Amino acid sequence: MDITLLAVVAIVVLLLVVGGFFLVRTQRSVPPSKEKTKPEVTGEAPAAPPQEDRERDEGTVRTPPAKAPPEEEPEVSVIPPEPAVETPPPSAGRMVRLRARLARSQSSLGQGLLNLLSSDTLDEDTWEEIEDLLITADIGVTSATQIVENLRTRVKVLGTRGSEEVRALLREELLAQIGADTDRLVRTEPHGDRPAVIMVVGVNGTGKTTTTGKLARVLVGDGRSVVLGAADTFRAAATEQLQTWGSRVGAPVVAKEEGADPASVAFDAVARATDDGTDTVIIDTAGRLHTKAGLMDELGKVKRVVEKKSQVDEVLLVLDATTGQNGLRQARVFGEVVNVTGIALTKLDGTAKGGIIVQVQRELGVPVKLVGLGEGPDDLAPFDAEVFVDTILTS
Ligand SMILES: Nc1nc2c(ncn2[C@@H]2O[C@H](COP(=O)(O)OP(=O)(O)O)[C@@H](O)[C@H]2O)c(=O)[nH]1
Ligand SMILES: [Mg+2]
Repeated sequence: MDITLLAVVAIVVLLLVVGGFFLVRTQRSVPPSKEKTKPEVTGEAPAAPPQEDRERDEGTVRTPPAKAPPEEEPEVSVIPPEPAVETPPPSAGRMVRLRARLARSQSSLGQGLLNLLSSDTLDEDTWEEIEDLLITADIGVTSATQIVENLRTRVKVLGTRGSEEVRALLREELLAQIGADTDRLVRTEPHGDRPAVIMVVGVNGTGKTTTTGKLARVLVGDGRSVVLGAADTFRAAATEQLQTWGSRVGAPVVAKEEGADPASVAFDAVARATDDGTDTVIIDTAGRLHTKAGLMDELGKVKRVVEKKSQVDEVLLVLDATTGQNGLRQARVFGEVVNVTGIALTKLDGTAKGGIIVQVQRELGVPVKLVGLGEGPDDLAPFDAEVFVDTILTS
């Protein structure tokens, strides 16, 4: 009995020992595998997100994939690849080339006018309809009235009835309102060893940065050297946007960190251009309008500080043609702050009405010098009044 009991106890003890041994082995084998995976996860986590965040902030298309770089050279893969420098086409004849863009939205005005003018009876009602049509096209009441008055008188005096003759008279009147002989030259010529300086101002979203970039392309295409100043320091993305434009045509962009003093960026851009013997500096600015006083201070300061280095040759006011009266009201503020020398009227390819050109010039007392006719890099043209009027009247 005792022996049997002893044997049973011995077997139980043996089982416990063997079982315990296996338990210890399997438990020991678990922690190492956990230890192995943990460092890999935590090792990657802190490094990856900041990189991704930075790239997302930059908003550039050409950022490299967010894959972890080889350990020896972690910074190299973060730098975007050098894009190939493009050679933009020269600016001559651009408005003619882009005429179809304009014609798309302006055809109803020209057709409507010509239909009315070639009607058999040019009575009171018809003249009123013509005036209404001009007003609907954003030409402004004063100019519309003037055009109709003049046309009426001339038709009566000359006894003109043929549609070709009426068209010619209308062409003359529209040209007179737009200003066929107005000086629309954008002053980009350097002065000896000093660069020409262009400031680009306007409400947010009107197309300042795009126009700055497109203008740089126009100048580079015409054989000029250009430096860009990223004086919209309000958002880092604005600087990145300008850098993309600059890198495409090989124009250096002078920029500082987000929130930096815009005047100091502008000053540095002009200083750099002077040192390098660059022809033209274009300074992109911010367009926040929440406080007029703040804007006045900032833009005024940018201009004054730049003038310590070189004169400001152009202050281009960028205006979105689709915003009509509201856009004009906002734009007027800029005219009070800085001495605007020319207007870049953007988005004329959209739903804008061509008459806005007449109204803008009359209201602001400054010529339209450039027109934006699309989102493409070369969709900016020097404004040509004759091409414009002919496009309206032949479409
Ligand atoms: N269709 C069209 N879009 C334009 C034109 N000019 C600028 N834009 C667009 O307007 C938007 C705002 O432009 P941006 O330059 O960032 O404006 P900013 O805030 O004044 O600098 C962008 O989507 C541009 O592509 C133009 O002439 N035609
Ligand atoms: Mg901008």
